[in-house]
Amino acid sequence: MCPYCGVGCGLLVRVDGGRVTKVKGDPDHPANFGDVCAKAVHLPPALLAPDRLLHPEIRSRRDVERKRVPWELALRFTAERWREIFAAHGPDAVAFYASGQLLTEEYYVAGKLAKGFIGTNNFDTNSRLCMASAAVGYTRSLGADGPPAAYEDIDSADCFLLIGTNTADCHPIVWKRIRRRKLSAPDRVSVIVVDPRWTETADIADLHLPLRPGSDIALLNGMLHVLWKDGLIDRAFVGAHTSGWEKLRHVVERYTPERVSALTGLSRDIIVTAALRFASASCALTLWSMGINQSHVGTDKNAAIINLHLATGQIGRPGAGPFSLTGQPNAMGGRETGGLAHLLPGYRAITDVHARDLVERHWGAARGSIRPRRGRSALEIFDGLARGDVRAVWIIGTNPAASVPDTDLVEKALRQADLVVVQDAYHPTETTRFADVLLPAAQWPEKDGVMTSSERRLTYLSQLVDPPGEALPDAVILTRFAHEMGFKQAFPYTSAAEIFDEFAALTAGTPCDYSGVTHARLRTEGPLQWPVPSSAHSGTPRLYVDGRFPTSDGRARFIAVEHDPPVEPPDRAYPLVLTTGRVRDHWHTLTRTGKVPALRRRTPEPILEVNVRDARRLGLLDGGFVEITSRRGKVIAQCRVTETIREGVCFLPFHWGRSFGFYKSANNLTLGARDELSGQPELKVCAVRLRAVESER
Ligand SMILES: Nc1nc2c(c(=O)[nH]1)N[C@H]1C(S)=C(S)[C@@H](COP(=O)(O)OP(=O)(O)OC[C@H]3O[C@@H](n4cnc5c(=O)[nH]c(N)nc54)[C@H](O)[C@@H]3O)O[C@H]1N2
Ligand SMILES: Nc1nc2c(c(=O)[nH]1)N[C@H]1C(S)=C(S)[C@@H](COP(=O)(O)OP(=O)(O)OC[C@H]3O[C@@H](n4cnc5c(=O)[nH]c(N)nc54)[C@H](O)[C@@H]3O)O[C@H]1N2
Ligand code: SF4
Ligand SMILES: [Mo]
Repeated sequence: MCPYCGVGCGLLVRVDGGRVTKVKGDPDHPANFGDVCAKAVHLPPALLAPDRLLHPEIRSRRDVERKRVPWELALRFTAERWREIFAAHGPDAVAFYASGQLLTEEYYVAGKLAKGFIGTNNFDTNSRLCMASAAVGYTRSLGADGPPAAYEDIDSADCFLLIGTNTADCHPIVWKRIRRRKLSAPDRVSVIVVDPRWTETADIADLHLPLRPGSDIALLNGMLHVLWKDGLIDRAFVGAHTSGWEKLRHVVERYTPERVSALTGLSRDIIVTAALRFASASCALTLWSMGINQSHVGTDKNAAIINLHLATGQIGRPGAGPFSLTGQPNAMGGRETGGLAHLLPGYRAITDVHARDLVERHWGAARGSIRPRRGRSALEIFDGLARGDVRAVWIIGTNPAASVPDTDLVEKALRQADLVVVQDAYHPTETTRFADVLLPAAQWPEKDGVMTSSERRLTYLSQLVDPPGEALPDAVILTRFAHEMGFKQAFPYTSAAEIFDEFAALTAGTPCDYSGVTHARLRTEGPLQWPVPSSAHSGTPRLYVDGRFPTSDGRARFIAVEHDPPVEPPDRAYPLVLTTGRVRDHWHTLTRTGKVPALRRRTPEPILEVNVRDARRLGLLDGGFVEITSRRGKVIAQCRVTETIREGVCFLPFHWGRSFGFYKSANNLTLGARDELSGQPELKVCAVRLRAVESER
């Protein structure tokens, strides 16, 4: 399976002389049937980059150089420091910050070690920046996390609502499937794209709604208003399978097309047309990602989408459903293993005493070892480090000094910490520069394990080559550290398969039950979609087909959500809205795609997209340099003057961290405001001003 995005394509990998030399699509994998995108094709040079981290390094003081040490010493040093800090300052003073790019087994071992044995619930991941609002949103509305639909639903849907997703660039193989569906029946299949920018995703759209950033709830409530007025609500479904409609109706009543037009900046007509297109579909699929989740009302935005589907009965049937597109390849597996500070394995809540009890018994941990309160979420870890409440952090497979909002604060946090452990495949990165302990991790495909894609599909990834130098699989590093900490008995693993079996057994009876899966089964039968509750069960393409939801009364819940403007709206000093995101050819903080000549050539620099009218007003020229300033910092970039972005909004990709040039990093500008329910930061809206910069040439 591909180590990049959550589409989870199957790959065929050629290995020559112990090196990966060629990658292509696996014709037998049900996510992509042989198709593949450029990032995957260009994996080989990324894996061979000369900056792989090959040996452990430590430094005992901040003012000395790190030096290379054997594994034993690095882990002993870390364990001693970790114990000291824990003893002096308590369980809230240490934290783990991991990644949606780890394997399921790695996540599981890390979570078990932190929550069950070290005794801290401060174990969170970059999924907090990514899918947290969807995870909390599904749980709140449907009773459990987990996208209910499957890719095969694309082939029968006749309306696609693509909202806050640049599917063409970020989930390209899903997008191609949508395009095939659209082209197979252009008049019957409609595509609605909701994004302040016209991206390639909108090329196949019947309707493009360039709404004001952050106004999605107004739009979705407005669409529901139109359906309610026109009598297009599925009363039978609402009556039999949902609760809370009356309360929501009272809210939706106030979202008239006129009011919604004022809130979103869209025309009344296009709002009504979009609503009627959605309602006239026999099967509607809504796909979304960061334009929805990365908001201080991200969970409410998720609820607004699910409301629309419940009100029209568009769920639990082929071709229908709310379907969040997962960002990272195994952010799903992370959620399943309890890789967030409020969770335990199997989507269990850490605040649930019965869940804690059961998990403790499964882990062989003493009764009461798991602390009853949720730990710090990602941004709370960095806030805590900056304030001195958190003293030690262990970062695994993520690069927060480039990817967490407000880089100044993150750097301060890492400088301030008593101990920073970074476990990465590469060095230097923006984050490894701050490490007191550097641990070399094996990466794809130097280790084996399982990942879950957006459509709940588990794929086994086999080890194809040896790790370079002394790099070790993350699960091995964590297991050895557990032994060093004195927890040998509870971490007896000698293979990823054993870890998987222990975890899979713990999912029995939960919504994400895959107790019927083993490595051996995935290897012989191929990828499976959970739930797979027994070894005879062949997997589940679609959830909720019987109209029963995992809530206390079996009904899905309408949530009455209201429009709430962004935390930092534009004003006179900072008159434009900056939104940040991705480009097709790069992956996140460039530790891999940044080293591929073909991809670098295509997209060498961050480029700010600015609307023509804003550019004219500000004297910005296409291709000229522009200084972008927010309340937190500055970026200098070339600009692309375009009609494809809404007036008053500009867009900057976040791939370039400070190591590419201090003023190239989008997260110099972004703010740490976040959703109260999900803890997800509002990475899609902050206020900026622009100024043309004279070129030196
Ligand atoms: N090429 C590539 N693909 C990737 C990744 C990558 O780094 N590179 N990363 C993966 C990961 S982890 C993730 S999370 C996904 C992200 O995938 P996407 O969410 O598709 O990507 P983004 O570019 O972050 O944001 C999507 C769109 O949201 C729009 N947007 C901004 N504000 C709003 C708003 O208020 N409302 C609406 N409706 N739209 C808004 C932006 O204009 C942007 O086009 O991509 C995955 N795939
Ligand atoms: N402004 C802005 N900021 C954003 C976003 C945005 O839209 N706008 N999007 C956010 C989102 S959705 C996401 S998901 C994050 C992503 O942000 P990050 O997670 O910080 O990005 P990556 O570059 O993928 O970092 C992964 C790290 O893991 C390392 N690595 C790769 N494989 C392995 C392995 O097997 N083991 C170990 N130990 N390390 C490995 C890589 O070298 C790299 O350093 O960024 C977030 N930040
Ligand atoms: S679409 Fe995603 S999973 Fe598929 S090949 Fe491209 S990056 Fe990999
Ligand atoms: Mo993400």
